[in-house]
Amino acid sequence: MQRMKGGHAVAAALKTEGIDHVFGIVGTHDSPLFDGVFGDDAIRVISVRHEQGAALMAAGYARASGKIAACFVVPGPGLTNALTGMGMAHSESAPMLVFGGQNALPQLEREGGHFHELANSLAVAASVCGYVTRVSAPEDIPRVIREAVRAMRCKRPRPAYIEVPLDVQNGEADISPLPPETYGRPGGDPASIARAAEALKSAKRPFIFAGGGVENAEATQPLARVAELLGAPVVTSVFGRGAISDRHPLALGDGWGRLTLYDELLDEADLVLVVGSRIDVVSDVNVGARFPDRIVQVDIDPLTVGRRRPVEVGVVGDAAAVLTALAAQLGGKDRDCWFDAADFRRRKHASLVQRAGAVLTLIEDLRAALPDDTIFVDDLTLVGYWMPMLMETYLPRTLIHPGTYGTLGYSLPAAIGARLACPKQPVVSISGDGGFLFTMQELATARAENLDLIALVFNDNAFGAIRQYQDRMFGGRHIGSELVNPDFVKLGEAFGAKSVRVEARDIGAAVRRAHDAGGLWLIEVPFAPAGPAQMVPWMP
Ligand SMILES: Cc1ncc(C[n+]2csc(CCOP(=O)(O)OP(=O)(O)O)c2C)c(N)n1
Ligand SMILES: [Mg+2]
Repeated sequence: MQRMKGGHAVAAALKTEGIDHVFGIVGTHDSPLFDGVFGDDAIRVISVRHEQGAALMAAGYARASGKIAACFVVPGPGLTNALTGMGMAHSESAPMLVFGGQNALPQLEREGGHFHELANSLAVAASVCGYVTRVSAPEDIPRVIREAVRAMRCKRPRPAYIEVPLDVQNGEADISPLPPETYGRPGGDPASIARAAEALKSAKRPFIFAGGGVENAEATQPLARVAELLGAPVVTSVFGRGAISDRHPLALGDGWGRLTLYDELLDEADLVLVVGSRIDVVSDVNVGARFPDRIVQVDIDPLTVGRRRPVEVGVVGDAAAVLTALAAQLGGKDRDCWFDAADFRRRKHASLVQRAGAVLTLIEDLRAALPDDTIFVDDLTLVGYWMPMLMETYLPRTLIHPGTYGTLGYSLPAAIGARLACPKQPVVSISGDGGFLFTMQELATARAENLDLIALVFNDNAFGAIRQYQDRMFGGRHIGSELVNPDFVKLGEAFGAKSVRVEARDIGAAVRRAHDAGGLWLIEVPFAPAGPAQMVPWMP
């Protein structure tokens, strides 16, 4: 038991939970939270330039590492600014712990014109969180933080919002820290696992559909093992690109883009094992709608199992635990794969050469220029849309594609978060000219933190994907999609980034040079993929 202020109790509980990064912006309403971590070597405070950046950094941090970061924001605009990043994290099952300041408890909900007043702030946060609460006494802080972390560690990971009113942040109390807890995820009901194993054994032509939940559960090894035992090829969702290495003989890449090639697999297969995927709308259009009738689904989220399609067997549990148990029950030796995966990959590549031409060359040049463990963070830009399909991916958590919430400006702050989480891995942010201007002020944060980071900006002086959409759907009536841009090289230089403009054909050499030199880089690439061959994969 120790006498301390609420702000210091938050810092102490963060350390108990192993949380060592805080992203945020100071104001009167969260200053005691910041004061709690003042001078504390165990917690790195990243002072950002907009709260959206803080939440996106925490999202990128979690996606790259699985670790939880905290955000400190003021109420009202601080919270609403952060919501976009929290919405992204919610849609991509990434955890983060957002602490919002608040007016003192007696000043709440009165519409009294209090500073940063926002009616129903908890309801506002609830739509993008898995756990939301307001703390009403300092002594409750350790318990509330424990509950929030338990929710994201034991269930599908989601952001949590904990509101701490000023009188609670400043109030002193005798506070007992909680002992550290080892969080367990449900291992799956043994009877369901046994039925799943029987179903899998009975299948003659099974395949696996793997989503982001595989990486979240650190389940890439048991996934590969089950695939080998079944002789089952593995297709991934966009978010599951790191679930299996593209060097694995059974890996078929992601099923995005309605490549007719996948139809052969889908038509012949007699069972699909779906792991860690909600089969979102894009996955469903591309492959899910043609899944065989026999489906075995494994997911940590009970609401996800059977949601899109009826399942023969559903197992609610941690993907690593369930796949490990399945591998033990499948036992024996590896089955030969019923599908010619190597030939499929050759034909897929040839078809992508036809379909994605210049973008494919560019992405292959990037791949060849950088080490296998490079983390690529996409934005909603033409090159970014193609990344999950065209970028060979060898390690989990190295291809971070924005979640279905789909905000422009995701990439740069998420890449900063990824680099902070994984300081030994090269990190490359991929933006368009439009998206980059949504969050480019975070270059100042990257500079202040002395981060090694390469920001690629593909410039077509347009919201190019939407301009193509207008070409396609509105007969070329371009409205709002052509942009007048700043000089990106001067912009980067103004932020202290080493800044260059290079042609697309020189991108490999440019990123190699930047990687070897280190530091913060902005590389502008004039690039305007045009015409149906370069259409974004989801375009009608
Ligand atoms: C917050 C937000 N507003 C609007 C959109 C709609 N939108 C999707 S892609 C896009 C164009 C992006 O332009 P740019 O970043 O330059 O990439 P490009 O398509 O030109 O490669 C827009 C406006 C969005 N996704 N998010
Ligand atoms: Mg553009």
